[in-house]
Amino acid sequence: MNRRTMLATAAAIGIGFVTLATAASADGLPPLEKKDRYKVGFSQMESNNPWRIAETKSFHDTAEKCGWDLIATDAAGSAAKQVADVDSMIAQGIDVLFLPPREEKPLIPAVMKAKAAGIPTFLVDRSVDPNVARPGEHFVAFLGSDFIDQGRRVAEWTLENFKGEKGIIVELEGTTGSSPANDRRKGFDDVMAQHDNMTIVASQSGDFARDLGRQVMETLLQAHPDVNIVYAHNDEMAIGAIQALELAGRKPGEDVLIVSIDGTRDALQAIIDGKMGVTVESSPFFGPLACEVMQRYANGETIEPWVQVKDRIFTSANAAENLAGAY
Ligand code: GYE
Repeated sequence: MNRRTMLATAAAIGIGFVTLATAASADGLPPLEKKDRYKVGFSQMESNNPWRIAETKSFHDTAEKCGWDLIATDAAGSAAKQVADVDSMIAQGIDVLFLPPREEKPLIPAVMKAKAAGIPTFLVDRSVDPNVARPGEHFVAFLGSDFIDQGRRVAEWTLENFKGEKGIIVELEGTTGSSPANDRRKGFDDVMAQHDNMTIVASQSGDFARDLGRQVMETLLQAHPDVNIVYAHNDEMAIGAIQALELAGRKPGEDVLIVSIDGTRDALQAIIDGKMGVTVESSPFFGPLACEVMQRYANGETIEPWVQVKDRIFTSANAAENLAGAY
């Protein structure tokens, strides 16, 4: 029986294994053996947008190079299914787990169970509630962007480039209770609150989805026909908003400024077409970074709690040259 199986068995039958875990790892995190091949779990939350599909593909593309036997699941937009998917991966004996938690709180049990089973977990692209589960303690590290900064950068670009006098802003929020929705809202709203000529008249979730973004925009447009800025927490909702505005006879890019986050192919094309002003990058290509961080961990390195991804910004100045590499 190897260490991990021993820990998993100890967890399953409820015996105290804390001393076992601390014996090999000063911080209590499950260690990762050095091996040629690893059984790796990647628990995707949904596959209804190009960002998620690009991320899953990035893990598949990395698998062979990194010696992974990859088990990838798709929770189809359900946090409960994502928890169940992680349970099933634990039962299948994965060595390591990469988890993008759909929402901050409902995925905490998955993080805790993986730790109890002796499986080192890396959160990718989204995080969990830091008051309950922490890097270096319950999971190894969070790999991802600074979402507050993304929101702040969108707000700053908007302030510099908005041509009107008074900004009437509609905000399309991401998935309720997800870390990027919480933080992208905070980053943007805090900057706008310092400017009297900017008012956020409505803020509603479109669940990071194009079609819901379009529907929410249609409704909000009825209540706020004078909107002249739309801030979407991701490109898919921004594209949905553009569709709703055009259907209502508005001219995105001329009478409404559209600003957003991600850097998808459709968003870069909308910038080239003059319909969208800016998108701050949030890269989905986590496979190579996941491989590198996992190998460092297996080498016994202490991983920084937040492996931060640096984001570019796409505007009419560079959208065309970045189109070929977009997803
Ligand atoms: O912006 C969005 C996706 O968690 C950073 O989730 C990610 C976000 C990304 O569905 O498009």
